[in-house]
Amino acid sequence: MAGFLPGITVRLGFERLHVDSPNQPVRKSGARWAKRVGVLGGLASTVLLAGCTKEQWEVGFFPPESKGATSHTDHYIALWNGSWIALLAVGAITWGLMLFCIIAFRRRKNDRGLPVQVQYNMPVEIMYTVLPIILVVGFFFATVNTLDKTVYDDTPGEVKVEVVGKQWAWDFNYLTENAYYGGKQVNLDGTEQPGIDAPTLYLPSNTDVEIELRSRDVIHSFWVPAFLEKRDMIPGRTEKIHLRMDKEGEYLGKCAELCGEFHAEMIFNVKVVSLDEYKAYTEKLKAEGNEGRLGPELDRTEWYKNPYTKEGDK
Ligand SMILES: [Cu+2]
Repeated sequence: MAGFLPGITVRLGFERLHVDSPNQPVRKSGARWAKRVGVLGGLASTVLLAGCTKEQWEVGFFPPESKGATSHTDHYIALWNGSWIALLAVGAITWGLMLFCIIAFRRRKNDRGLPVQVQYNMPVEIMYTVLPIILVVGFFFATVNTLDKTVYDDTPGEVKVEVVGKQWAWDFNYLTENAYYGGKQVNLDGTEQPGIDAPTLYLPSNTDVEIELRSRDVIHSFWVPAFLEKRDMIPGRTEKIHLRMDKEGEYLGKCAELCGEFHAEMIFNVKVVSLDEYKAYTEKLKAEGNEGRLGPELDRTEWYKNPYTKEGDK
């Protein structure tokens, strides 16, 4: 580094060095170390990356079960992977140019003084004006396109399910079937399997589903990592996710917004089953007396309906 500071005398440790004197000996040890670190880093990353499976690569290191899980996940994965490929290409060009410059314009044995000073290489200037514009425009349209198919998906649901967050569990209202499940808080003591006695949300596969999200008290967040989607649940507001489960299976969900003391226990399971099994489940709920809806009458606070009145005011 010292070589880049022309004519400046700096104190390095105990020795005084006058940098950039024409015949200054080159310090080799730094370069040797850089090489060793480079080789070690290369080996380590090769070993690490070789340990990754094909499935992990395909989903861009998202949860492998997310592939084809819902009608949205493949769009998210395509945007994610496409962005990484574009950015790694930019990286390769940038690192390549840097490496080229470092090697081609390195200081040679008989060099004296400063190198020839040049500026304004037209092709290079044009490249790094045009490439970023193409990238920004490309990312913009890819993002809008993905949002249209996911977040702004408004396919009417054949089945409507209302998920209500509450400190610290979940209520599931199967609106179309007029049945409900009232969730209880999980007691995590460090020994249980995650989600083993957690509330379970049933969803039918290959059916257009509308999930309505509400909160009874504070801000929660509905998150099923495998669905690659997370949505805040804000008191007084209803959020919606329109999607279709393309694959039957079991998933884990959790609240993703720090919502109080037992936030960590606000977990749930998701079971995606066939439409017949789903109907059978909701019939069973009704047979057990869970007919109807656990509605807003159970909400804990009034404040968001009248934000200018404090709780307890008459
Ligand atoms: Cu929460």
